[in-house]
Amino acid sequence: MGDKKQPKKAESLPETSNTKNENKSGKSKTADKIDLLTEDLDITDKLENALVEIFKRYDKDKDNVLNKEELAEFATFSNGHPFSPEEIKEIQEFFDCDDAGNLSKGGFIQMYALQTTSGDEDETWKDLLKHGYNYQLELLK
Ligand SMILES: [Ca+2]
Repeated sequence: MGDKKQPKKAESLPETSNTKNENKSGKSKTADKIDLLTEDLDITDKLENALVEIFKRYDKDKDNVLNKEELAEFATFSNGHPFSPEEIKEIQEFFDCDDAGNLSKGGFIQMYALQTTSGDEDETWKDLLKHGYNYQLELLK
């Protein structure tokens, strides 16, 4: 969401000797993205695992929900600023929250599932990369 510090994809220049059947073995290129969605347009297990891991990073008090402060920290790291009151309201309206309005783990996953399935996959990748994942959804230390 409006952040310029997106890491550049590593792209190798095409070689002049390139032949058509070289495509099949090109799996190790860092620019190759794994799928975030299954054929049924569900998020993949790998994506879900990454999201759960990210959720846990912000759930500082480990009560399995993100309260206002924890959400603000997540949004600030991801977008550069906390969610606006309107955005918080939308989150509470559309995604699974507890009675106090804190976002549950399921709600957090829903949020990314909606973003990813509604065509904003790039935004999801941006957040994943920002949180230290590569395009194979491996966590880089
Ligand atoms: Ca919490």
